[in-house]
Amino acid sequence: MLIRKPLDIRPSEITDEQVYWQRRTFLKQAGAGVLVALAGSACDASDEPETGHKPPALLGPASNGSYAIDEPPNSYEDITTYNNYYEFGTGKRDPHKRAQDLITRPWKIAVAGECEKAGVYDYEDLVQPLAVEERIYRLRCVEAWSMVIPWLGFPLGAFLQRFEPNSRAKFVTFKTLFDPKQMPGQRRSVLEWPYVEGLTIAEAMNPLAFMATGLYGKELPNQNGAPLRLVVPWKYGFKNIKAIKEIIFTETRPETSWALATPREYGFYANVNPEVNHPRWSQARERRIGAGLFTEKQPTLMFNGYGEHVAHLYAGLDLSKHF
Ligand SMILES: Nc1nc2c(c(=O)[nH]1)N[C@H]1C(S)=C(S)[C@@H](COP(=O)(O)O)O[C@H]1N2
Ligand SMILES: [Mo]
Repeated sequence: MLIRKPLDIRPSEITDEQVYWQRRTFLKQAGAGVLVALAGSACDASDEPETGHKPPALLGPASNGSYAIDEPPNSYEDITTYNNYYEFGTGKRDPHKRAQDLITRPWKIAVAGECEKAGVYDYEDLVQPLAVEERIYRLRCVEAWSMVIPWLGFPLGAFLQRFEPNSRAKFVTFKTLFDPKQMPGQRRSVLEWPYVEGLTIAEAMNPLAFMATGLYGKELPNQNGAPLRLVVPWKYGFKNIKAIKEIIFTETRPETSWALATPREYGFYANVNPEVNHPRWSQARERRIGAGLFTEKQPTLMFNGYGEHVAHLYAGLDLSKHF
């Protein structure tokens, strides 16, 4: 995989990102691909000789190369200052300014519905046993802009299996925190609150589906959905629900926020599809954030380029009707 440095880094960001890229280079040389737990082993990887016999103690998690793409990730600045998070306002620059005081620890997550292990769990207890890995994924918003984001987290399937969904569990629903005191956007009826999203169980168990707890080797910033947010890169950005507080396994399909708000414009599946236009604009092309104002829009890929991993989930489904 070719890793290039984004060209649009502000001087204030360079130090952090340089450290990040140096570590990645090291991980590559060390033969990364192994999934390494973040927990404990905070020994400086760069002190290890590259040709040493013992396996290097890695500072962070290794990248999961199965999903490598040869497009450069967006800068940390782009990813953390250009956001959609209506709980903190509808402007792209609102969330990074207004989400900073959101309290994300301690954080309880309620699990309910068709599973053996329903209950209220502490975030730390759910996350600690899982091996953290990095996934560099494209994110395509339905508004026809996109980014490439190096997430940290774990496969959604492994996370959900812990609750032992039963055979009646056909869907999984996620809900964002509801707290209008902390989330001023929830005092206005832009959407029905809390934000709700959902997947079929088959989608949730697909290895591409991911639960993010960090990005660029650091903890997830509040504006990107701390402490826990869904990442389903073959679907439009709005499926990637942030600040998850509730997980419910159901037999029937949940009513999700955007599909409920404007069913003519947004469906349940919301798979990225350049051939099915939004009623008010074309979905054929997209603007890569950070590419520069005068750069032409690039073509949007079917399933956002992840068809080989997920197309089989929709065999026999007319995607122009089930959008
Ligand atoms: N709770 C919640 N989750 C949300 C949203 C939101 O408004 N509220 N916006 C969605 C949309 S439209 C997009 S494009 C992505 C943006 O994620 P990012 O800001 O991390 O790039 O978050 C999604 N998750
Ligand atoms: Mo979006």
